[in-house]
Amino acid sequence: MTDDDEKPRRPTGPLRLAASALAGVAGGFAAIAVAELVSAAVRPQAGPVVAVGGAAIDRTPAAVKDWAVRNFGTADKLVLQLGILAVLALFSMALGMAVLRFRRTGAACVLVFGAVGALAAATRPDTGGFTDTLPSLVGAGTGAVLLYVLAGRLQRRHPATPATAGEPEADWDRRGFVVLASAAALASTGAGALGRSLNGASGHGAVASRDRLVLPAPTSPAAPVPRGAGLRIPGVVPFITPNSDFYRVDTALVVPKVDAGAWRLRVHGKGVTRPRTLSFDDLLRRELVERDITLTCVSNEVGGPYVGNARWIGVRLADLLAECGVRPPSRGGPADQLVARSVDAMTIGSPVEDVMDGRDALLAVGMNGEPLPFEHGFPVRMVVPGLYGFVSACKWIRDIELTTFDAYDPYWVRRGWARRAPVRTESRIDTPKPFARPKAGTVMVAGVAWAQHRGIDKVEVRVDDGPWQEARLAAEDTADTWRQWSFPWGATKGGHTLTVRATDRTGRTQTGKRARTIPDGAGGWHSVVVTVE
Ligand SMILES: Nc1nc2c(c(=O)[nH]1)N[C@H]1C(S)=C(S)[C@@H](COP(=O)(O)O)O[C@H]1N2
Ligand SMILES: [Mo]
Repeated sequence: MTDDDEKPRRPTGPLRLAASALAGVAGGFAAIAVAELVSAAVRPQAGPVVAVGGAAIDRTPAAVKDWAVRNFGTADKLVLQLGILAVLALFSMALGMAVLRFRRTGAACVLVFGAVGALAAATRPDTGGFTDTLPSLVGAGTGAVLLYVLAGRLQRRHPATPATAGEPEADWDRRGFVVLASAAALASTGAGALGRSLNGASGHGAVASRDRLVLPAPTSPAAPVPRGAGLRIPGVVPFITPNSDFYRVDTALVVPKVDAGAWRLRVHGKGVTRPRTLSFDDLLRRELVERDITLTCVSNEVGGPYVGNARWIGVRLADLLAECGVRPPSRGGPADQLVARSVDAMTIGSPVEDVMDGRDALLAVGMNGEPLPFEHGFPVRMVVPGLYGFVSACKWIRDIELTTFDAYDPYWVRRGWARRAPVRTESRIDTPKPFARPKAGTVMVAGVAWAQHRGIDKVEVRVDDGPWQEARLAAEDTADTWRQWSFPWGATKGGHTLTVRATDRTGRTQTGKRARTIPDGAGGWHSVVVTVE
């Protein structure tokens, strides 16, 4: 359909073509900006970029997601959203150029993008329902109208106005276009910025509930970290990872802000003879324990950074489950899988046997002396020593269902990861860094090793193809924490490869067999190449 036939056809000047592309971008920008503003009135998760991004994350093949986590780390989310915006910008330009010929149809196409955003928002697993479609719909409507109006300024005048004062006047309303486009860009910027700041300030009830929170002293405090557990060797990570440096891996494009006062945890399912719903105060009234536990992500490559050690405060999950009537399979319980659900609809499945075998599986409320940071699961998350995060560490938890591994596959399992995933014994060289150029003489090689809930008994270092030599182990905090190690190396000039391996308390030594992170964790030895000068 040609809305506005140009008779006779004249070639489109480059300026008019550029202006039309600009009109498209202005329409797209207005749509996104208005959507952002409307999402502040609905909920931040309802915005089209977040909704489409979330849908993309859920549909991304495990290998690609794992690649993204490994290469962009926590910035993977930013990269994804910038990618979506870049794609939108390209389509907007194309639509802008299309309105030169197809004014109504081109502008109406903006609505198709709105529909995609609305559909994504309405079908997110944590969707707020119909209202979640409003940001996309209102935004797209605004963008479509703007594009249509801007296209009007690009229309050819019939006949072309004669040139005045020697300057050939354009055959379209340049001045009108510039004024309108600038005004729209300004208004969009204002709407977008307002929406952003309102979204940023959203959840103030949750923020206030966290600010107000004073965690009771634990009835079972952790023993002080033994002296010497943290080597003060430059380049080696601190023994306790500060919250601000703690790795973050999750699928949430907008960090959920949950008001502790309104938070509830439901415990139900197979073999739960006394189902319960607990409030945050119910949790705080229970016995609180404090434990040092090292958390690891299954996407951590050999030598990678997705491992951190914190001092957690929480309630013992096994006690709570027992009160609800849950028995582990070894004592005849019918459920072998505990599925934790979060407010953002993540599902994480852990073996009931592991959670109830006496280890310090926690419903954690505190991390390193403060309430959980929002990024790490405020108000409550799970932490289970010895299991990778994707099978244990549900953040923003709201529901615990007892079921079986046969009956239910949680989020990551549906995407190709293992049903059961105990943490592999691992070791990492923190110093020297790869391609460092240390001076000949004694060079301190040092790092960390972990085999949560088994403990580290030995770390060995190999120089080039030489023999394995035992490293010095730093003091052990607990079997649930990582352990630092050091090895004074008599470095000789030239290029060298340093390799490390650990042995856990079950006597198993890390093998050099490489394994990818999918499905149950990377395997192989970490090595670092240096040039001694
Ligand atoms: N709600 C929710 N909980 C989650 C995840 C998630 O995507 N959503 N990711 C899990 C994974 S894969 C890991 S490794 C840990 C990471 O916890 P952290 O971000 O506090 O380090 O959280 C786990 N809990
Ligand atoms: Mo993870």
